[in-house]
Amino acid sequence: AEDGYDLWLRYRPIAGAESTGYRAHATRLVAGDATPTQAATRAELLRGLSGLLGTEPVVAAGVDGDGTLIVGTPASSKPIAALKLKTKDLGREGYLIRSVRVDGRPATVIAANDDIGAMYGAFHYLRLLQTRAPVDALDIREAPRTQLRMLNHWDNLNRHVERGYAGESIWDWHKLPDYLDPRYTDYARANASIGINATVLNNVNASAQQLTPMYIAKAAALANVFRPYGIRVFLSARFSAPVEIGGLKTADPLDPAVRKWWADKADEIYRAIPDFGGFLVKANSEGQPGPQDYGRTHADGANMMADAVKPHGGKVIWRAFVYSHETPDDRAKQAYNEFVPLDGKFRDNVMVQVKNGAIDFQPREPFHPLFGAMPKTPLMMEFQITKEYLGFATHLAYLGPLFEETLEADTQVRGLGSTVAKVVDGSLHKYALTGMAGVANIGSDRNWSGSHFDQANWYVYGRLAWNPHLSARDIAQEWTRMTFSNDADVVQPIVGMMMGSREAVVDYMTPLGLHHLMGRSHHYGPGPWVEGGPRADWTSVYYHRATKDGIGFDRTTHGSDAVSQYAPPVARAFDDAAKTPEQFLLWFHHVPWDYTTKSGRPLWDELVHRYSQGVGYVGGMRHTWNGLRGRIDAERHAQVATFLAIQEKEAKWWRDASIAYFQTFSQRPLPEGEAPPE
Ligand code: GCW
Repeated sequence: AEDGYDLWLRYRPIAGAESTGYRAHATRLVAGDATPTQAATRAELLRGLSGLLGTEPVVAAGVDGDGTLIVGTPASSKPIAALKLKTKDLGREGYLIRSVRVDGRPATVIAANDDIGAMYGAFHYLRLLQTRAPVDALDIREAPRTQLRMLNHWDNLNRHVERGYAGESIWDWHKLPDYLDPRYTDYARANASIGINATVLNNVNASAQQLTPMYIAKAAALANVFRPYGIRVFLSARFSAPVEIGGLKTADPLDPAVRKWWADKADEIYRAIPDFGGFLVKANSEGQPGPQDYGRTHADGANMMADAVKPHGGKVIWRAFVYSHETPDDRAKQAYNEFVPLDGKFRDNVMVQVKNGAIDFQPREPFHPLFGAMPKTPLMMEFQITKEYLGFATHLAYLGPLFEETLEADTQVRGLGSTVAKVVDGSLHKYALTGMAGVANIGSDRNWSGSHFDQANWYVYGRLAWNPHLSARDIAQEWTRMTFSNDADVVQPIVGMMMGSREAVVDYMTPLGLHHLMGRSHHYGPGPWVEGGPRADWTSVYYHRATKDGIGFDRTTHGSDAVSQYAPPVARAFDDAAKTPEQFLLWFHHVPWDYTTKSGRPLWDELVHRYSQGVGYVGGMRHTWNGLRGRIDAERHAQVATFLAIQEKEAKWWRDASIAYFQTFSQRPLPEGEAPPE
């Protein structure tokens, strides 16, 4: 059955004659199996090629026929050593794929400096076949642009996944470490296929139990499964663990007993997991413990843990998603205010992980002002793959354009072209460490991600972590071809749907720079009216500030002055409503209801127009998808069709509820031609 379990690694047969053409390139396979990574690479190629070509290639020791695929490193493979290829600049994880001749016979070589590079190359080669790319004259060189390409699981020990919409956690803690669900291996294969090389197993709202011997053993068992696939395990660490599981009276990072506790804990973990990646820490944010509980700084806390893992080559990833207990004048400013003064004060094995925007994974946010503002501290990007604020698993929203928009945003801190991508890949500030994190959307659902299209968000995240300069559209094409079909009349409409889908969500939820208007705490469905409760920034009225005079959050120099956290040219543009891109208008400005927008429509009319446009787009997706019936297996087609129906119903809910609510302020009629709420 087509239940989506295979993800994009479907390896279904290439039809007829075409398959014969491809088969000629890979009838024989020269690939070692001397190490676990080599064995896994060879197994993947045999599996993939058998599936795609309908016949299993012959495993050979050398090139003794036409159409040989040669895979390995100069050290592990004599035929590769003999080719004397230039691989130095590929690093440990890079690879080349080239069409060559060996003793006059046509062959294809996948070569790397290390086994893991060869594995990445093998997945790339399979992708070429899966997407029906030409393979006659290959000359590909690839190396990742970032070092750490990581998933963050927000998985709790009781298997609940915070903000997870794909069932319970795939980590079956109860049966670990002895029972290793085959799913763990498939997880590793999927991640390796897109270059993900690190995973944080547990929620940043961490349980201290995760660091007890019993759970360290369980994490070690998972690390053993992932290791051949080049994936390192990290753990989220609860800052107060020395008190909770260590019996200490304090977790003060400057207290010698606390420092010793963490150093001993690190030693213990490294005994079980020799290549343990390190700790991810959420501190002094949303009620989590942290160094500020003891009057210390984030740097004090991060450095203490960094010292503990340093002897083992470990890292500490410290999250910048912090905000204080007191009601802020503008929550958007807090991370910048707390972290910029700490630039240069972190150990060299600390990275600071920054969400793409300053509020919280909204359907659209301007890029976080920290990007470009900490030249001496390696900043990691944190994207959210799981769609906490974008309709969970039932709303179709391809996040490629969201990720791309952030990465392409120009911080201008070193003049034009100082994009966020260049901050993240380290080229702008010459960071020694680089990386990207994605909050996983993975769970125990058969299709892993809660919906078929949400698999694309895992996929595009991985591809962009590998190379933040890739195009979201190209990646959507790739994924669609691997996941659904290579027929142009299927690929094109699906890619079309995907590319506009996130903008549609922005339109029907939070158009024109509005943000954080979702239902309280669950964040599903409209709640622009949410007010009251424990803190102002956990309401909606705090963010939209609608009155009878207008709407929007004034973050200009006359308002909260958040604009001044950006480089001067960017700040000047955001400070001026006329120069602010309209998609951020109400993020930065409070404007009157009759403010003239770029379309010529008054703001109120434009707002209503956007809501309707979002709903209309979903209707269009349903139409397109219905037209694909019979072109996609019935099982997946039916589920997507049903989810799109849910999405359309709920897009209308968003539109109608939002318009009705904001109309109580604007006191204006619906513009002519707009359908009244149903
Ligand atoms: O977006 C908020 C989520 C919390 C999450 C927090 C964070 C893990 O609503 O569920 O907690 O962000 O990123 O720390």
